[in-house]
Amino acid sequence: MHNLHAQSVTSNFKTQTSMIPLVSIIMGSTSDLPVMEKACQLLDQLQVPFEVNALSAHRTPEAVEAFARGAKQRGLKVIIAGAGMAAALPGVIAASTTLPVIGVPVKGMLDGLDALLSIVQMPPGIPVATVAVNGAQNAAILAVQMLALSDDALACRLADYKASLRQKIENANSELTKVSYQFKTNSSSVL
Ligand code: RP5
Repeated sequence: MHNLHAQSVTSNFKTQTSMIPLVSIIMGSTSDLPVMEKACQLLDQLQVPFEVNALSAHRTPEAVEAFARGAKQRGLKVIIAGAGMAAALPGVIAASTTLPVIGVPVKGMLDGLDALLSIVQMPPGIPVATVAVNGAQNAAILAVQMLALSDDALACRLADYKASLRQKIENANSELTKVSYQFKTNSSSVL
């Protein structure tokens, strides 16, 4: 297994070897990292311990199955799996664990439609919660929402994060009042 230590993802990450990861981020190749690091950043921001590794359903099938079979016992709660092209990785992981698996279709060819359909079209009984193409940040937020059901402190941090999204739009509306056009009025917004 190619272990991408969090320290290598961005220089801002500190080494946290003593923590047990709650979320496992798996990607089909390190070429997926520019997309998947959005999930790393969000989990770091909300102080959720996570691990990051590269595994391939096609290139390392035995390792994928071993990872999925052992994931729950290792204390993991949610798996985020991102892959591109014929993206079997999230589904293959979901086939061998009862942990929730969130799939991230990574844009490669065909604008990511190939990966999206590969991940979302799971047979009955083996769900993969699929986010948008390149939607790694949403995958991490969804993972946090799951974890926050049984973690009040995390629920507070999540609520703060959601409030910051509202603040962002309120600030945007404030900025937009400064944009002037001859026929533009500054009537109040819906917020
Ligand atoms: C997929 O094939 C990976 O998830 C990646 O998106 C794509 C290309 O992989 P590389 O050839 O860049 O390793 O399995």
